[in-house]
Amino acid sequence: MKPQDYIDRENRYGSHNYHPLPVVLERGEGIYLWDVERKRYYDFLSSYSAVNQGHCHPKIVNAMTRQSAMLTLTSRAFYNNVLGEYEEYVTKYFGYDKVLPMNTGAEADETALKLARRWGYLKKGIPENEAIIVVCDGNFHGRTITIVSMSTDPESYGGFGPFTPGFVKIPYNDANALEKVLNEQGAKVAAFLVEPIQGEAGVYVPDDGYLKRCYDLCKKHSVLFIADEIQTGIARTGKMLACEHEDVRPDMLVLGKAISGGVFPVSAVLADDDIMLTIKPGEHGSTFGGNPVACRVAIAALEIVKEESLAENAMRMGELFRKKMSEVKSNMIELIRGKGLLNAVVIRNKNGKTAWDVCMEMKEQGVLAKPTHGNIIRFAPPLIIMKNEILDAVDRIARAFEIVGR
Ligand code: IF1
Repeated sequence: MKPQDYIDRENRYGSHNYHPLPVVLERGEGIYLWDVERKRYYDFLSSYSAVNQGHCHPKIVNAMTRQSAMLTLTSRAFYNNVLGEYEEYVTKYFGYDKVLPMNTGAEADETALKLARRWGYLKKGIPENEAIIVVCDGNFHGRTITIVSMSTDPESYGGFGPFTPGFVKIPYNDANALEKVLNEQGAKVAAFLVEPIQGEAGVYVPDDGYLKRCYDLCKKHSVLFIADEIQTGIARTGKMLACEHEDVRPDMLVLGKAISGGVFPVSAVLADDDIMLTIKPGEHGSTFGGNPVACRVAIAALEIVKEESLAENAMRMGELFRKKMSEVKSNMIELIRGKGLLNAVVIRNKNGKTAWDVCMEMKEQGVLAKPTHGNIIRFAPPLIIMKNEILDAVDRIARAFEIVGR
């Protein structure tokens, strides 16, 4: 089969809810991907920051293989010998009393919303069904109906109404806007849900001090500060959690993606007992949430982050990447922004050429990345990338800009 045959088959039998770059991959190892014609690429998307540890990390694959041959799923109707080990490991790893294990990021965010509302009613005394949760313009927290009810992106919520009520949207990176809404409606606000860096919005890094100021406002008004670190967490921004750049400890921490190294769907909500125990037995759950394979995979993936000092490497390699990208001579590059190895380049169209054309040429040069919101290219390689690989990849990216920008 030729690559186009694979693409045609997906078009014929699969839903059309994505518009992938026309490359057909069949193997991944570390920072590299190979297509069906054995061409090798640098992966500069990392499956949206799920593959921080590198593709098919042997330690994670072995953990999955071993557990898969022993016991894959018990549901939560019964106990098993693995879940408690994972719960103890991950809660001590991040410093919280408890974890509620789920599978996808959206499920974890939905779980955090339910915990926040339940805490608001039981602990803060908000009148039943009147809890407000404050979110930011440009947010991305997943694709469920309630989550897109919080969205300000018509591509996310358009045509999916009616929407879940109880959300107030404020501008991102504007602590005064949060202060205003808490002064006016704080008594009914259960939580503030925020991404420490907005990924989908195009790696929108807020001003220094923004998160800390919002956290302090939440404390002042007895509002839970919920950090969605599904994309920014697990060392991606140069710290284990992006909130650490501002010494903020979220009341609820939402994780996904790289908590499993991209090997298996694993997500989690971490919180202390005062919040977590507001949900009683039988009031929330998931068939696969916390399954033995997910637990073993997540323990392995988290061990690697520390063993291989991925946060420190992400900090250093991110600085090198932004420095070398700033030396690329192209009038299609409007600006470069990011933290650690979560970076993006804002593209200025030229002679009808767009970010998509740059990504298509980068593919020819052996680097895979994809635009978001039309004119922004996200660059997020696995956190194991080394200096010579950054330098080679940037040379290839520069060549793509030179060719497209002619
Ligand atoms: C897609 C990007 C989108 C997330 C944050 C929750 C979730 C995500 C901060 C939900 C998921 C993925 C989803 C995927 C593309 C990618 C993405 F921001 F990373 F680029 F869409 F905005 N919170 N992000 O980033 O996690 O349910 O997907 O496990 O939907 O196209 P999920």
